[in-house]
Amino acid sequence: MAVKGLGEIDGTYDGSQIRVGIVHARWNREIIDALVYGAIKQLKKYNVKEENIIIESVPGAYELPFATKCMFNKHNVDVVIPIGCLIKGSTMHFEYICDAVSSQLMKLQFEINKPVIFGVLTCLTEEQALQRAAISPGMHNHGEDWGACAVEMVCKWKGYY
Ligand code: DLZ
Repeated sequence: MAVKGLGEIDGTYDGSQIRVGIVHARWNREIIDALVYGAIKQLKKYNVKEENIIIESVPGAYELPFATKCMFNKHNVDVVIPIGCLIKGSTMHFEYICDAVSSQLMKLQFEINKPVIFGVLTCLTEEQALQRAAISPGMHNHGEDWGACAVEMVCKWKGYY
């Protein structure tokens, strides 16, 4: 089974002038590290300079929305990629955090008037997460999509915010 990735890129985007923040959770670290690696790899492919990729961490996915807001204020970045991995357990915890984090990240874009990428995996099993981080062989790393998405959102829409 293949996991779908970003569709065909619709233009040529040059990220050489943009600043990108990555804030990642530390839960499920192996998966997070692979996703962050994929995002950075793709940002560099789109010419984002290493010194313009600012990385910070938070304990867990629940902390991502607030820290994402802080990333804009602390580092003057054009876009933030919050990266987290939520894996369903035996309680309702997963549902509450997925809902809170996704809706808060969506809202934040309109509050701060800057793009926020949705870099949070919401997986029913660890296997799903391993696949989406391309730790399982032959699978697609979603972090790469998030990196490309960040560059496109700034290059295409900056000036229209
Ligand atoms: C508590 C918790 C649990 C059970 N599962 C995850 C998870 O799968 N992924 C994740 O990023 N964080 C998890 N957390 C931690 C919460 O996101 C948060 O850090 C704590 O509840 C403290 O606010």
